[in-house]
Amino acid sequence: MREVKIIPCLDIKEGRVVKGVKFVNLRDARDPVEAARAYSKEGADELVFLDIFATVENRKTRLEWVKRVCDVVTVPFAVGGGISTIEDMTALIDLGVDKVSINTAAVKNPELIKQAAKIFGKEQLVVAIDGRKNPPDGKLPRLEVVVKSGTEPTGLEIASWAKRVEELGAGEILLTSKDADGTKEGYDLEMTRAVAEAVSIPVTASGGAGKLEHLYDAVVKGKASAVLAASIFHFGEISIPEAKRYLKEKGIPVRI
Ligand code: 0VR
Repeated sequence: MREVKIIPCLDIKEGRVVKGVKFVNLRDARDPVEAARAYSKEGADELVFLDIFATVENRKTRLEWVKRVCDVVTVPFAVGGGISTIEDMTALIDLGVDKVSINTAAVKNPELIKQAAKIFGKEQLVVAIDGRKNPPDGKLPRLEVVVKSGTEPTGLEIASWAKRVEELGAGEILLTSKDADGTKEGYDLEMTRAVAEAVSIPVTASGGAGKLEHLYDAVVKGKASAVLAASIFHFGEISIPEAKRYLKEKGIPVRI
């Protein structure tokens, strides 16, 4: 097993790190620059920055917010939110961003995945997939892709979309359960495993981390290659070194 990455996520609204539950009831958490410095120092394996309102506000990613974080972050830095063209990606890469993440734009224009992979290389291209779980009555896919900050259902079955995303050239998948987000009740292991078993590119589990065991379950039961968390890190409940020590003691390879 390759080293499992521990990834804090900065969900950004009006220049601040915010945190909600199931993508709503967002409350202020911390300053993004202070957080980026702290997480880099604590040994995060990567930092994710999500301009979560860009798409719903029909605007581009706020580059000034990204630049402030870029200037202090010392670990691989991935940015998503509002990215919908090759030019958007170029602007971020030119700022020093290591990976760009597309979500809604990938669903609306799958060819963008192929174009971006060809231009930037798959290592710099993340496709973020937000998913929700529907009742098992068969009318909708049990695991359905949602876009636009989880406000718009797509009717796409999540594992099939993940397979298509891989075929089109994505380097990795950031998989977020909208239902689990912010609940601290654990990752959606059924969703994570369904996607991880459908593709051979790395899948990052996201949404729901509440205790150390959840991180371990996401890797062992969910087959995730990386675990992303926001609540537990932003509110100081668990530190990154603590998470790494725990996983290492449980036999999961991590970078210490
Ligand atoms: P925790 O459950 O607190 O660890 O959150 C991890 C993850 O769900 C969030 O960092 C982030 O992906 C939530 N995403 C979105 C959003 C939050 C608000 C609005 C929209 C989105 O579209 O991903």
